[in-house]
Amino acid sequence: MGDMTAATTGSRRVLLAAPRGYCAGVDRAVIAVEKALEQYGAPIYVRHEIVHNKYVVQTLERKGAIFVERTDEVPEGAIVMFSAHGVAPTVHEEAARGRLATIDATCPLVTKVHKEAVRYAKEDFDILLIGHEGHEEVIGTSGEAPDHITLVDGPEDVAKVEVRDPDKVVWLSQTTLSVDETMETVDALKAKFPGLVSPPSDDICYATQNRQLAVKQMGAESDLVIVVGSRNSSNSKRLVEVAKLAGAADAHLVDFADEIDEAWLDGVTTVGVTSGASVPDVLVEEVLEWLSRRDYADVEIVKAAEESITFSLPKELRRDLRAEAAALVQDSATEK
Ligand code: 10D
Ligand code: SF4
Repeated sequence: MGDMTAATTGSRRVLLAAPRGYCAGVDRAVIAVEKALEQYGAPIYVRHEIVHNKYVVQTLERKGAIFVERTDEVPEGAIVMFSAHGVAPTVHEEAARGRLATIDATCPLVTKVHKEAVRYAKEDFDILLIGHEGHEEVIGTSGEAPDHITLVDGPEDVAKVEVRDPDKVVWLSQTTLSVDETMETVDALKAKFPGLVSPPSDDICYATQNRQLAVKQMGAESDLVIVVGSRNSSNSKRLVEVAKLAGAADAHLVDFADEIDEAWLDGVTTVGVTSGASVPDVLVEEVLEWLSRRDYADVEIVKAAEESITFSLPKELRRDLRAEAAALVQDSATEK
């Protein structure tokens, strides 16, 4: 019996996906809240969770961020930051009416999709926006051209889509969708509207694509895949689906290591581990420690791509940070 345990333990391993965790847009948005708190002091109001992660939101709350769902919950004259998922133009208007100072932490890759929507609406295209109904990003993008945009929530929605002119239709998408499912939706749309125009570049962002690529490679070899991420995080949820489709016998989403159920490990030799784009790596480290305490200590990296992209901070912060730096330089010059 002792021998058998040793043999089983010896073959236990963890496959750790790379890339995983923070993307450039999330990193920028989280730093933006921290910098704003340093620069202006608490509270800083943030409209919607800055990113869809429980731990990030709780940590920033402790530092003085106040998360609200609507702009009218922010007191007049206060500072409000818009989340990385983006907002509709009407939200900017509401903030101006409420005399709020705004900092826009929308990811530049979400803004890119907003601009595509504006451009195709100007050319009077019907825009088929592939995305999940009710998701914050979809609400923001749809708000750029509500009269021109129809939401298509997966291949099963295609049958009911209607357009004014089938030769003037373009598809755009949410940035965090499953690449494979989106291609299925696009194929179904193309079968219905052969003249369908594709976006000038991928709307599903590099981070979403790379994390799915890594989990696909890992999923094929794993008995169980643990994805660290929150329930409301679209890209994290997609990683669970992709892992299962890639062949993982089982896959689960957890916010924290203590949510892992011991029973999931029954008969499991290989555990894949990854995390969504809104997840700090400390949470993955805790999962690895949890696994190592149960003899899954041998960790192999499954690397699907290199990432080096970074974004500069929101322009409102850069401007003020520069002004502050200039004032400091002037102060120290006067002191001399
Ligand atoms: O739900 P989600 O995947 O869109 O958002 P999350 O905050 O988890 O990840 C970052 C993605 C953003 C901000 C949308 F591009
Ligand atoms: Fe930007 Fe992609 Fe990250 Fe969304 S997942 S914040 S689009 S980089």
